[in-house]
Amino acid sequence: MSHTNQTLGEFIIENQASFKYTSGELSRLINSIRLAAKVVNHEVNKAGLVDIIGAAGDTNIQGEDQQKLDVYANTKFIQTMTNRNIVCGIASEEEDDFISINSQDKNHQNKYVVLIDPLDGSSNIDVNVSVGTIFSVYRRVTPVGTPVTMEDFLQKGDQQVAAGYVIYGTSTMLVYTTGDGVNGFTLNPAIGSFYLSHPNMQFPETGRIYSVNEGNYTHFPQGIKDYIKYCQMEEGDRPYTSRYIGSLVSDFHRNMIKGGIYMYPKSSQNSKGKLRLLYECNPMAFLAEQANGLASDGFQRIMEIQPTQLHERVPFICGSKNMVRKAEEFMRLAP
Ligand code: P6P
Repeated sequence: MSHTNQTLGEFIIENQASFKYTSGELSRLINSIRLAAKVVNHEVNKAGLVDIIGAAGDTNIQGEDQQKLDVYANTKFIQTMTNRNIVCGIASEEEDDFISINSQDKNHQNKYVVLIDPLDGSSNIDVNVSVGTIFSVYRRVTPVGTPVTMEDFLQKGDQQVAAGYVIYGTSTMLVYTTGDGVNGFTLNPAIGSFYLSHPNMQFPETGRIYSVNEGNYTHFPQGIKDYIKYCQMEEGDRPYTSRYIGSLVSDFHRNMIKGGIYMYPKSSQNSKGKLRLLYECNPMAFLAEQANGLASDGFQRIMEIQPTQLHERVPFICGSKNMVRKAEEFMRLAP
């Protein structure tokens, strides 16, 4: 099939055979994420018009005010995956504990668990800045036929079978991998279909963009401070350009297309940094490595970290291979 104008549905069917677990369940899972993304996109795009922005009054386990769209997105993604009877368990940034899907999967026959950040960057919603959904998929490790346990969710990132994000930006895109490269699909809102617009996405080996919240500079490890000064130094292709949107999906997406590095380091205020390992760092790390990039905590591959808690945080450095390696060099000299 010609890849021009190929829809996401056609792409999934064409590539299903190349996925080693060809039961078709993963394809149905990606299709359910596609549906939920369209539903959430509709609400995100009109957030300014109806009283759906602003805190829902609750706070999530992270102690952050829950925006109404956070709650809405969380509900829609969980509903869609539950109703399609595809997964046996779901963990979400917005849920204190994981959810065992018993309603449809009464005999616990489904094989996949999904971890999700339903609306990352939600503090940007009421200032009309791009936000995103991040998802990570594993095969369960406990026996089929039994209820899922925490063990099914606390798997290393290198065990992921799929990962991706939806970016609700100037256009809405679904970008994902099943371990055979990264492909980006853009939504045509007029007809509600995603089209293959960015086949085989790759990070340039190096880049000239660095993304970090420099407001935290004084609290960073010395190695990060030294790397930031390296980026700013007049030498060779430097100084680099600083670009930081405050939305991981947006900064990652731009850096993957143009080349660049994103950092959310540990600091004297956050000893593990801010980003969550299971539903932010691991999926973005899987995408990064599938797109010829790297993702580390400054010392080791993100995807080799053994999780111990559902909402644990890790320092995160991710992007163009040569830039991540240079940042790691500075971290080794001054951790
Ligand atoms: P700060 C959004 O809350 C998020 O998790 C990422 O999307 C974003 O890159 C980061 O936190 C922004 O955090 O502390 O710089 O505002």
